Amino acid sequence: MIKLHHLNASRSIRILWLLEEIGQPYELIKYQRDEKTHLAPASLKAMHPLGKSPVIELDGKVIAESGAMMEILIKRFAPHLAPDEDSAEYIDYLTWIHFSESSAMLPFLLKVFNEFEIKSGTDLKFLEDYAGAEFDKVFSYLDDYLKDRRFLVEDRLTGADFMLGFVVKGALNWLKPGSKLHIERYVRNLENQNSYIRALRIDAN
Ligand SMILES: N[C@@H](CCC(=O)N[C@@H](CS)C(=O)NCC(=O)O)C(=O)O
Repeated sequence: MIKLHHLNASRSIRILWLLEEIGQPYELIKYQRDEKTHLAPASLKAMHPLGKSPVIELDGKVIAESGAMMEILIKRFAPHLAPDEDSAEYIDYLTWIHFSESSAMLPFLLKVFNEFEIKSGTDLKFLEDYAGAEFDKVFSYLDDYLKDRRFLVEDRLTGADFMLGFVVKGALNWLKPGSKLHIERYVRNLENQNSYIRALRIDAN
């Protein structure tokens, strides 16, 4: 049985959504962020030294890193959520999976951290300028890519969408409404997936 160690309001939603989509039995162990610091509880460290989420247990092995989980779980339980390994689309699929945790995540997190700094009274001008420029670059690129697409790869739901969903949904907080119409449409499409709706409900309760 797959065990998911899930922190509320976190990128662990990627894996919770995937598990809801594939209908594979799983055990959910929930953790709540600290209301003040927004950090994970120390109990997550018992699962993995980094104390972050998601973490899964599969066949007695502990796996941290959502991208690795996405690839492993899809390969093993839901191969229909990936393009054929010999196809050109497989390269796009892997690229978007890794884009979600690297190129897209860095400017997104810079924005999040900068907002924390501003709220706590320290206005970091360099960070805001840097985050702003990187954020615009990455999300303009993505908006352009999504111009004629409903999903990232093969015009259907794949693991790449589970990965990117968390980042783009959060990024909407800093995108001027109406300025990135293709991203907005893409997020609405993901939000209409039944398994995603179920995962959000589980996350919130
Ligand atoms: N690269 C890891 C990052 C995991 C990560 O940073 N998780 C965040 C949630 S979005 C977390 O647990 N933060 C709580 C903390 O650092 O205390 C992955 O993709 O799984």
